[in-house]
Amino acid sequence: MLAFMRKSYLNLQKSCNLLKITAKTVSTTRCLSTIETRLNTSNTDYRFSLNNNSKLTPEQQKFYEENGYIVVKNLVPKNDIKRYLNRFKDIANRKVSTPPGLTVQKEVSVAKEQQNENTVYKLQELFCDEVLFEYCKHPDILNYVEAFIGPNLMAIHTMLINKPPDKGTKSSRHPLHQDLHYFPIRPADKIIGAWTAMETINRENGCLVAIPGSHRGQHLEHGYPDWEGGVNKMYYGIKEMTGSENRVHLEMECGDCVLFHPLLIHGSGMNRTKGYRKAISCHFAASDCHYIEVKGTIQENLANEIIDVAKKRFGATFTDYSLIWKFRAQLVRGQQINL
Ligand SMILES: O=C(O)CCC(=O)C(=O)O
Repeated sequence: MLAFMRKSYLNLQKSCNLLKITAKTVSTTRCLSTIETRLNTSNTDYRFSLNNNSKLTPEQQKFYEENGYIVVKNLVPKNDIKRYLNRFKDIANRKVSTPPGLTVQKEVSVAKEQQNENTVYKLQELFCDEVLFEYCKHPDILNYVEAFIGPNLMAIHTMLINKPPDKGTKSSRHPLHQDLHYFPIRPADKIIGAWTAMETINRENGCLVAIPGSHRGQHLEHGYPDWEGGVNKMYYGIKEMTGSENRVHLEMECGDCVLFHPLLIHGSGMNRTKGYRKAISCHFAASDCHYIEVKGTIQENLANEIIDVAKKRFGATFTDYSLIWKFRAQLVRGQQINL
């Protein structure tokens, strides 16, 4: 409805200009200003979305405001997904040389095995690969992202996740967490994740699980969960979860994309199938966000761990946490301001 009103308003304004109707035409002016006030009031009522490009339907905008996520069905065309999938296979199976800077991670349990599409569980720094980075520049995704956080967009964190079949340890689960815990970037409301299913993803192969409305809460303390079967490196979880929260399972088809706020509490379930569950994701931040110092905050432990890994990989240049994120951040639309 708002999108329709905005369009009508713009058309009305255009018609007035064409007909050379000026502000002296009292009734038209009154009508325009009423619509304008209504539009402005509606937008300022919303804290988590701008919708300046009218991409969101009123239902989508309201749903995101209340729940902290929306699922857009069929957002990424199947052909594009197929291209990303083939590229993943070529890189993982070493059919092509690994693009410099791309992080290829194997599961700890298969660390000594040969690298192939069944031992690689994650690619990161997708901006180092032309094909995979297309996902982060995909106009259909960016139009939605812009509707939430504005026109100047940096891709700050990029991953392709190849969740392996669980070996009975339940370690294929991803504990409930808030992505903001990883980012030394604020404000949180100007960050959004776009996670896209590369195949049918359901409760059987470990779909995302989220707690609707949790984006309205605080950034909570995280740590490694005390799971009997172990937990993957860097898979931090929220320390105090009661287990009685209202959880939703986001079952999705290939090409469906969930856009979510970085404070939304989410994780993913165990992969009970024999297949490898694939998803591609990118977090975006408005380029007028700023870096924060994480020393002395609840983010410090995780930051130190990430700094250690970066130091081993790239040498002593990454002594400061925000430098790692400066290295990762890539402009994908509009102008680069702070980040
Ligand atoms: O893909 C998954 O299984 C979980 C991804 C996730 O929660 C994350 O990367 O923040």
